[in-house]
Amino acid sequence: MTDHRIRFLQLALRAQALRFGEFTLKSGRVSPYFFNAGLFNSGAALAELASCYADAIDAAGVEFDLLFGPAYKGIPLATALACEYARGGVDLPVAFNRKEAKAHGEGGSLIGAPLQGRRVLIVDDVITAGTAIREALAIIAEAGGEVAGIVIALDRQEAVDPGSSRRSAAETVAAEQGLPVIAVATLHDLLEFTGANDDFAEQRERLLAYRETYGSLT
Ligand code: OMP
Repeated sequence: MTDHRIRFLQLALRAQALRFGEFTLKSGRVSPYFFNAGLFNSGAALAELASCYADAIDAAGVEFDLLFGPAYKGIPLATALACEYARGGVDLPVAFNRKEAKAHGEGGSLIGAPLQGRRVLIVDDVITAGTAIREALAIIAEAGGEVAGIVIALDRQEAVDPGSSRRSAAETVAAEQGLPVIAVATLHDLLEFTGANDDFAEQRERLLAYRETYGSLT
């Protein structure tokens, strides 16, 4: 496993952003693990997380010129990543949306750098069924941006429709849109990580059973 994957999983466990137990997802599926990016709630944790994102993006070799963080969880992620790039000497524009459109003041639902004509990298937390990512794609298209790719911390690698094709949501979005979907780590990486540590033997069994039911086969 590449270094950024291990660093990310260790950080996520330390911050308790990655937890094992029983969690009901947006999809109604009951999962033995949950990733809550809101628990990267200090400057040091966000800075370390941003450096994991930057390494994953680097490894994927995607070209872009603006970072977009979808409300709400993507906002601190895109911002921290922009700061990480600035530390490396690359000053990138950053933008995000608000969920409630505002009719007064500056108005609209977009904040930050203009998206028009820019190659936009969407920075979000997690992909399960791809609903959140599709919303972000629509917002960017409406604002005249061109989506260059999507980066997420965790790809849960779940099948959109476990009854039929069992293609993952990330792969479905990538194929439909012709876009790279880059994950810092995937369920596959989490299984490898937990497999290398006996302390996680029980949790790993539950992850495997969950993947059997809902996981993608690709
Ligand atoms: P999709 O829109 O189905 O891709 O799921 C992404 C959203 O699911 C996230 O923005 C969260 O609201 C939520 N979520 C997590 O935050 N962490 C998880 O581990 C799983 C989910 C989820 O509900 O699937």
